Amino acid sequence: MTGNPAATFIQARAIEQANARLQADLEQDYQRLGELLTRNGIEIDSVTNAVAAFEVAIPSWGVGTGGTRFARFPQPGEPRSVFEKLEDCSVIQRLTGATPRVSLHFPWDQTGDIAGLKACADELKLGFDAVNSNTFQDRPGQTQSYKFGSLTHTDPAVREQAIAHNIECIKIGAQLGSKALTLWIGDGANFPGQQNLARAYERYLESAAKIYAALPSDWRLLIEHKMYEPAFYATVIQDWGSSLMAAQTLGPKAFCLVDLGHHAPNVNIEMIVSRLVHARRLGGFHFNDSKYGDDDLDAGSIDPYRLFLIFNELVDAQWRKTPDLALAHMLDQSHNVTDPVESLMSSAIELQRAYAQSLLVDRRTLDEYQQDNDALMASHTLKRAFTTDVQPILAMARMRRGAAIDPIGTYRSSGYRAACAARRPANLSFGGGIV
Ligand SMILES: [Mn+2]
Repeated sequence: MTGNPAATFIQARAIEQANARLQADLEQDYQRLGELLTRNGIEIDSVTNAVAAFEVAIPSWGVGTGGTRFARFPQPGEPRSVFEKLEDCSVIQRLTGATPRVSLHFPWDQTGDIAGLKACADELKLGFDAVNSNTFQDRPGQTQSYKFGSLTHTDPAVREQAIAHNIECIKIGAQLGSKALTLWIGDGANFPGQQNLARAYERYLESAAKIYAALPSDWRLLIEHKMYEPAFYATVIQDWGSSLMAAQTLGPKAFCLVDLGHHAPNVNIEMIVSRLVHARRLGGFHFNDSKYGDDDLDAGSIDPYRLFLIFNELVDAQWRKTPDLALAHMLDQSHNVTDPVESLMSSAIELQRAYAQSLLVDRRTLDEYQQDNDALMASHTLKRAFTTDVQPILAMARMRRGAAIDPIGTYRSSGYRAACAARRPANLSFGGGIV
């Protein structure tokens, strides 16, 4: 274990006490909303049960004050190791009840004690989601440099090093109980002509096939596309088309991962989701939000309607009984103006909100309006669900799971951050990330 005194954790009793002060008001609000939904033919507990079952993974890199492209401003009590990151993740899970797994990133989370890490997670009642590899930066002492690419590099020695790192990530993940590898590469070009676009993609497929071949039988490969950055002219896996072709080429264990911030502004992401569902290749999400060209803001903080429309596609796919829809939901955000524990809780709740609102869509009526080409009423049917205040459903789902009715208020009154500051002296070398 990590040697952390139990007193620094948020105790179940503290959550119960905070909930006791809020429960009566919640029960009233929940009953009122239940009556309203009943008039629309919806049984509120069915929505609450679905929300309570919703899960999203916390990225280990998310609990540090992340880097932006320019600087980081460390805050007191930042985790200094992967063990301390797990502690913060467990706090998020205790308060929200929605984040039972952590998505690790190597080498940022490197430890010589994988068995100890597993034991620590078990003790904190956390599991592990997809493992993330990193071939977009060099680590000290590494033989080959990724300056000009990794899996698509012109030099086979660099490609082999990047492949070996990914296979190492699979081995570590297998020891921890992960079932997926998320593959994102920064490979690309900054100048027209710098890279042969066709050959770079062919080299990607060749390298990725070697990683795919190392997957255990019950694992999945999640291919993450990104329009630009760090390459500013052309990225090898730039868009969902490149990602889908790669998944289809590699085999049935390869799926596409959609990071909401990895598209041009105004791109219709819910349409991409729909197409990937159709192709049976949607594997999961990195949730965040952005206004311009970043992929770093808290989920739902800029455009909650877009988030709703994405969940609307997922719920629609369930409603249409799309087979084999098993999605890895993960957060992926990084900025430096809030306490990351609070931001991650807020994002997890925004996902639940979008999910709950999507469950309120009257799909039979919507289908009728669509069949009749009644654009206005079809649009209003979505808006009616989106504008319903589902807060009592989210809070009730948390309370029934033993989590906090008011996670951020309970967190702030717990003094957790101050306790961390006292026992975690600043470590300026902590790696953050933009992935
Ligand atoms: Mn991502």
